[in-house]
Amino acid sequence: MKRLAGKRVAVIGMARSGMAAVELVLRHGASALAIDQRSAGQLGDAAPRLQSWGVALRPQTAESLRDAELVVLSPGVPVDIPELEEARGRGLPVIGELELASWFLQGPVIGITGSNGKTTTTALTGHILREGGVPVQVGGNIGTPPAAMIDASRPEQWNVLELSSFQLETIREFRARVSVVLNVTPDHLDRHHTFEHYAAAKRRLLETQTADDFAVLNADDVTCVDYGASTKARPVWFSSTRPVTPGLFLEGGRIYLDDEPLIEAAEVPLRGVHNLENVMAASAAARIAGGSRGAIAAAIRTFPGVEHRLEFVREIGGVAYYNDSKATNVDATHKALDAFPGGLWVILGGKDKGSDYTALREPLRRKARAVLLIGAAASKIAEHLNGAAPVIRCGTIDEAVRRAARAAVPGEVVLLAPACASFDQFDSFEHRGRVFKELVNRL
Ligand code: UMA
Repeated sequence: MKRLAGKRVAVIGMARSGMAAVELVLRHGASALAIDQRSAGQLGDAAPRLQSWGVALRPQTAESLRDAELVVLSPGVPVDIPELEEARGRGLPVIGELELASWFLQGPVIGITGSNGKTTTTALTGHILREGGVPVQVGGNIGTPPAAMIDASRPEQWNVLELSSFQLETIREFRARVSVVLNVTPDHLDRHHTFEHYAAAKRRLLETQTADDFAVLNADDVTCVDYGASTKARPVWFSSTRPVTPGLFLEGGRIYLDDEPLIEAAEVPLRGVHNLENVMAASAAARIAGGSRGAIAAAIRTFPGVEHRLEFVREIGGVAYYNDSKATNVDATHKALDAFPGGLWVILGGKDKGSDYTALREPLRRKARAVLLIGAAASKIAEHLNGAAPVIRCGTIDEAVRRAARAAVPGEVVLLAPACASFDQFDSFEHRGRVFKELVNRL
């Protein structure tokens, strides 16, 4: 608290995380300067809330930061915005909302990152601990900003946090008792510019750990192996391809924990090998946090899954519809395709994030009846696929669902797994997934 009392703290980005950060700052005796690139009129109810706290909204300019003593960034605000240059030059500390929250958050942290599977693994880890009677709260990138988790935190309660590269990029002292890295494949290159910068941002999660901590890592992922070679934390490996001890692995349709059978893969209520990897990672973290083998296996069986992640919507006339709107990058779409044997009508497209879609050629050639293209990235995707599967340009998701429903025959699957962000046509991937489900439910 002494670090904030009496200080002038500028918070940039007045959505969920920024607003939670402003509240936290005010509660700890500091004054807050609220900054956003949007105007009060565009900010919705954030503007009147700031006003009711007596906090003025400032535009995103270097001038707005002139009297600040600390700058806190919301995850969606890039660290390299030009307005910060001068502040940095003056030696003004710039941290993220996660770092700020970590100064006050009580209880040990399980920090879960990776390019894909974070949300499912985070929700599952929380579910396993809760079902096993271990006190836990869940938040982070999954929805509740860490700064909004302080009041409910207690010394003996675990905080299971989904953490994005955006949140991890700016940590200094934030430290996870258990880190989990599921996989590192190209994503958010529009923000991090290169894969190396992106991987370095995620690596921060392990860099603040000590020899008392644990790092749960994917033995089949080269970047995770690289992280494992340099971490001070004790590595716990998981693999879907080969035995690893101690750790978790998949062999002969069964998941093993430290060489003892834990659960049959067929009992896991989620589709695809990537989800078995998520199950292994969550089990490893839950085991370290005190979950028993029996409680872990039992909770996996009752896990309902997460909305918009390979979510089964409905079957109509023998055609199954799946909503994987959260597949916002190429690797996630690849994993979704891997979860089905074939007969797929795949809806792809949206806002491009500087991605290379050529990796989808091979699985689409083998499994897709056709690709239905929507959104701004359509032409780029069509070019990258280079005829690997028949392409139908639909423009909108309505048209894509209509065309797929007309063409698909019993036994086939219509899959929304767009490999792109949603912001060209939707508010969020959740919005896109909801629209897809509504369209399917109206068929
Ligand atoms: N803004 C500025 N200046 C900028 C950029 C943005 O002022 O230069 C403002 C915008 O005008 C807006 C605000 O910043 O008012 C948005 O901030 P934000 O994007 O950080 O929004 P939050 O609502 O706080 O959501 C963030 C995460 N968003 C991002 O990382 C982009 C949410 O993850 C997270 O759930 C939430 O904090 C709670 O922790 C979403 C996400 O898309 C789901 N994450 C990415 C992903 O999963 O791929 C990483």
